[in-house]
Amino acid sequence: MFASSRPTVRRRALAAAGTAAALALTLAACGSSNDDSSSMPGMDHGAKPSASAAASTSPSMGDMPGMDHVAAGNGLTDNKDGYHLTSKDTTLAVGKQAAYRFTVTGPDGKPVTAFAVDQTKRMHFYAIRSDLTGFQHIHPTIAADGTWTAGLDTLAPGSWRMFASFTPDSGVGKGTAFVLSRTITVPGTAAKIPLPAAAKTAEVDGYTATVNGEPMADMAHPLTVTVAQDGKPVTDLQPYLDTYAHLTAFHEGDTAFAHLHPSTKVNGDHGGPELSFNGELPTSGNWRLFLQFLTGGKLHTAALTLNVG
Ligand SMILES: [Cu+2]
Repeated sequence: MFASSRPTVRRRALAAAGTAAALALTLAACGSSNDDSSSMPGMDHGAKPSASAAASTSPSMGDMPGMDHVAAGNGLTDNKDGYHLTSKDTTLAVGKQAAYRFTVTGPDGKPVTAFAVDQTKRMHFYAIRSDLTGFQHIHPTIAADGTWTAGLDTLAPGSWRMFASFTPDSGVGKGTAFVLSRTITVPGTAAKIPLPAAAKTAEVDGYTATVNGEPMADMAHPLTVTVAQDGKPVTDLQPYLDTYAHLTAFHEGDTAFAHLHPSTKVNGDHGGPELSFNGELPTSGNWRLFLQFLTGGKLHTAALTLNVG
């Protein structure tokens, strides 16, 4: 009896050891990816090695026809399919409003001037500091020569990434959604602000936004957001950019970008309390979610950390 049970116990022990080893490998892999992408304020990794490395870890994010913004990738590059995000601005002044000027050039090398309207705008622009603080979402203006100007609010010192999200309305890229980015430095002593712990709720202006869903890396997964005020469901959300809430996310370490599309249809000034989103967060780890919604003509931005397994 004892003799026959021993091999079973031993097999179990071995199996457990194997599981532990696999887990250790997974943790080691996570640890190393965090380490090599720890671009802290002041460091400028540009759109270089980390970009290609991050892109290569998610091959399914490639040019799959029929997919919308998700196919635009993680945004950690300044060029894709012949389209380039160009800018002479590499530093911006600290502590005051600044303008970031940029151009999108097409495969022919010329500035693109025709852009399709997406969520009511031809260009969506985001600025984020390397520690995922200082989020700004701006709609730049375009000059006749194709130069865009994004009026940024005050910037703290550090390394920032500037994302341009757009869809050309002419040329070979017509109808294709792109997200390209470049980094800039704001001079000064950059104090890294630790990322808040993962949480299901975020408070802003007296509202509580609760995120439900357990997204997995690189898998389309529904996410719901519920908005409440003083414990009561909010039902007077106003349309903002053709939606009741705009959800942008940035990945801890490399600031990879994701835009989650709302699947809730807009119908007048009575959105909420529950909003549904579709989208993929391409890599595991912590993502900082920025949820923007409008009530009484005022825009609110709630932020929380979401851990993706
Ligand atoms: Cu926008």
